[in-house]
Amino acid sequence: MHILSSVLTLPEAVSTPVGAEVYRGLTSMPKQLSPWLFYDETGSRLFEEITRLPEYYLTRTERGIFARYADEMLESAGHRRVTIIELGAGTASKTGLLLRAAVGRQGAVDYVPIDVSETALTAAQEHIEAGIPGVSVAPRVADYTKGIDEIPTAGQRRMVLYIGSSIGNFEPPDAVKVLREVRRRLAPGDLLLLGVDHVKDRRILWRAYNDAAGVTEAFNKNMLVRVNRELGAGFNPRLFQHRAIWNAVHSRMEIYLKSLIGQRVSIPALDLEAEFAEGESIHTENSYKFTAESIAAIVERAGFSITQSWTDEREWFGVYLAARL
Ligand code: AVJ
Repeated sequence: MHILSSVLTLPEAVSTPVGAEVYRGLTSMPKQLSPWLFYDETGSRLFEEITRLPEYYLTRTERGIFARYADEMLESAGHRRVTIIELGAGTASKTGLLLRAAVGRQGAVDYVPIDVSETALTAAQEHIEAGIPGVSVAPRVADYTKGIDEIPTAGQRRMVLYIGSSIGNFEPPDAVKVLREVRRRLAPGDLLLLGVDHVKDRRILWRAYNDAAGVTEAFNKNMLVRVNRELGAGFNPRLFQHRAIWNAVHSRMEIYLKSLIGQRVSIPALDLEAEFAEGESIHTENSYKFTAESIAAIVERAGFSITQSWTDEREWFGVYLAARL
């Protein structure tokens, strides 16, 4: 009886978020692992490094748009004061520009950064409170949309920031679902400020995910390092190759880890042996790129209406303001 139950019982690690995701992903065909697995401490640090790479134009282009148009973005919120809520805030490095504009306009502003990483939120709180008087920071550790619940706004209008093209990780139908979840937690007239990367010359896109210094490669492979550490797996990151390719049909960059040889990798905590054929890949990320039309379709299917948008001179990145219907 004891033997039977131990045979039938799944290992405990399968019911942890990381264990469940790795089990699901490596027993799927084709193999895949979700991009949220990138963001352990090392991965978050590597992502910060990516945002400063010469090839990774996204962060600095979006920051440039905020630098130029933050006042206009706040003006569009109308006469009512706003509370600013940020989904997946991380270290909130671009948000300061909007917070300054809000303080300039309404004297003070409540800022609620939401993120799964407590470390990132603490850093965000410290540098914002030290650098921008008038901002009250009330961070929430939560899986983004859930954190919007029960934010007291005392009659203020909520402005939800979802920037950095984070929404680009979702398949379009899932992106609609995420925005519907946001909508469900808002009142009519509340606002969504969405930052998304635009479709552009494929060579520019390719370089942004295949940087010369190899930081994106390290970021991608760190997922294996994390699985080794947290589940005792035996991945040798050097036996996998970073691949990032443009898929024009789906309008997305696709990121993979491709096995250089036929190999079997054990993941003891999951009681799992993952078999790789030579050249077989794990799909680790999609990064969708949008046009004004494709993002409007998603936002509108989620029950928002775009009222204004801003872009840079090259139209490489777009910031869209939408009102909850
Ligand atoms: C954080 C999802 C916006 O898709 O550009 C950067 C993540 N992956 N380099 C992106 C990422 C590889 C990034 N997002």
